[in-house]
Amino acid sequence: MSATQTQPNIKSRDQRFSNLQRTLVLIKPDAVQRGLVGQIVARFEARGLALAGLKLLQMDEQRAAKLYEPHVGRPFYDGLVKYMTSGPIVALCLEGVDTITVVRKMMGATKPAEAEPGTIRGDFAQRVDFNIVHGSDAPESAARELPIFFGNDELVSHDPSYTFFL
Ligand code: DAT
Ligand code: MG
Repeated sequence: MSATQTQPNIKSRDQRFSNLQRTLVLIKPDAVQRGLVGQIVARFEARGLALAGLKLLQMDEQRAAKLYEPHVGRPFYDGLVKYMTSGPIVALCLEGVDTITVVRKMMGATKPAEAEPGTIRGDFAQRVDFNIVHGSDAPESAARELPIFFGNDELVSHDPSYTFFL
């Protein structure tokens, strides 16, 4: 008798997870400088999101321009690119159920003054121009943004044991 027959709650990940998504998260230069990387990653881990990719890098202007292409022409664009290229960042690919929405909620509003306490921006940020984290805002954005930071060979799909409980 197989494990799935003796333990009826054990289903494959595809059966358990109806809307499995991957999203891009960037821990921005201000957060790296302030030593917040561990706390931020810990929040995503505690929520049960799986790490599919993780790296430390410093963006050049070309990469930042690709990421922020939808914001070209905005008054804050030049400052945003300067800030995002000013120091190392940590890029994460997170995987889980409805992960794009979950991450956006965990990040909080773009303007930290509007971000609820308990969110990453609501707990760690004061300024919109130093707002700690980036997260893809829709499946199309995640699909566009992830390849800017990760090649396919740098992303790992796995089924962490704790997902049995999610
Ligand atoms: P989000 O990062 O919440 O998706 P967004 O995509 O509208 O927000 O903007 C991208 C980043 O640009 C944002 O994280 C910080 C910066 N930004 C947005 N609005 C700004 C403003 N009014 N002044 C300065 N920076 C701003
Ligand atoms: Mg955005």
